[in-house]
Amino acid sequence: MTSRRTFLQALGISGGAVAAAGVGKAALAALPEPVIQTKPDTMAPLLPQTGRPYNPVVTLNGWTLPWRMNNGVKEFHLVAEPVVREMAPGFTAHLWGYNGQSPGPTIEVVEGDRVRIFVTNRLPEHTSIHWHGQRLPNGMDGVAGLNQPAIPSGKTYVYEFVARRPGTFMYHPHADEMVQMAMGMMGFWVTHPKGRHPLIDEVDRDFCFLLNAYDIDPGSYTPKIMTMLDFNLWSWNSRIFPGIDSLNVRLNDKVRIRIGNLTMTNHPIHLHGHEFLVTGTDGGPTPKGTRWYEVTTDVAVGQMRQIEFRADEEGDWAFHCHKSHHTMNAMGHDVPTLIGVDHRGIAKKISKLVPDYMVMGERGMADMTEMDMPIPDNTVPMMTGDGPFGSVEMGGMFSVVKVRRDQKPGDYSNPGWFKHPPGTMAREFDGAVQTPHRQSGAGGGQSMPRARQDASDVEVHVRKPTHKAGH
Ligand SMILES: [Cu+2]
Repeated sequence: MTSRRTFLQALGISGGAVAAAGVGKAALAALPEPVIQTKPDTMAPLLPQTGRPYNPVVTLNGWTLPWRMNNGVKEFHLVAEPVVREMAPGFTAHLWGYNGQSPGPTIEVVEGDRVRIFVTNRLPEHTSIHWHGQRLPNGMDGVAGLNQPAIPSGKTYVYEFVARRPGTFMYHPHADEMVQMAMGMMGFWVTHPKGRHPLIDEVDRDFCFLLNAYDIDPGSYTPKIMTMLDFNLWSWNSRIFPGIDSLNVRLNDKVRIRIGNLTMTNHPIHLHGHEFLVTGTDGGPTPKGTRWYEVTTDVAVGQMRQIEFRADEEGDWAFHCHKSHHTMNAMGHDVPTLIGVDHRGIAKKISKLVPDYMVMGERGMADMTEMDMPIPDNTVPMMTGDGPFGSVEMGGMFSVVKVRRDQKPGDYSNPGWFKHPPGTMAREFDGAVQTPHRQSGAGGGQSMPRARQDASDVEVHVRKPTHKAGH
């Protein structure tokens, strides 16, 4: 049986982040003690002390739920409850989650394990858990109203099934789902293969995280639950850059990253400096003949993707969603484009009325990262995170894969910034710069010359904006 002490030891780097939950011991005498996590740190892999052996995953800014063995059954205890999640240093959100965190802890089992999961509901409303992607008896699938009555506030339900196929899965509520997922209720599930599997390779590092999104107004704490697409916080495991940990690996490690998408849009996940294979989906490991190399893979809504690559290039490699709005934080979207607009006259007039008025955006948004504008309390600036050469000008779904020659096996700690060998970094050109040749009478180039060269017959009607422009 895994005691709490063994578990604390297994957590290693976490350093006493686990606190006992305030559940009456007598009331839960037959249940495994719920383990609560209050820190958002990436915890060391939880090496299995009981049950079948496996190579554990590392949950980015998260942790794995310990279990107890009870007559050959692996017993877990999830507690659905309101949580306070630090989404980045200086910014916390009031979410709903499991066992002290959002997302909840990762559940790791082995193919063929019989699993019993106690779910205690400490939310103000009913809930249920759907085990996304699992083969299981219909009554265990967790759709409230369809497969089971919803779990009322204050009650504990038990789910029990055999983890039949290995792969990458997740769990989330299937009761008042829109609200509960907008509030952060979700978690990762990994079923490891029992022994060698023809389509599942052994890897040196195995990371996982969920894509999630929130709409939290600057200066407030609780997500707006009715938002459908226009979220302002795009996160990995409810963390936003620069609050997302880097993925630290040793040179030539074989690396697997498992990603699940519980947002309401797709995310093209992009890795710099390497090519990867998609080795698994929520349907299980992909047949080898279907795999091809990519540097970006789209993870659609409700999907899981496993990517694998050999980390054979040293350095700090950007790893991010390629939708550029998803690498921003707390941005408003109803902002006019001001690039190229000369504000000088109007800015003077406005500053007479609004003394602090400031022109911004006329040279692009990069200025925003430097001006240290006052922002509301409990907000992370929209483009942030300093690298060794200045602002990275990124937020949201962004992290760095750090590949180092001297990263010890099993060491997931941050090695600091990469030191580029001499002559291997972009630098300022100090020779003479010639005036560029520009094509005269531009229009169409050589292969597609413009039919009419005379511009004088083009009439332009300028419609000036007025208060009743009718656009
Ligand atoms: Cu995205």
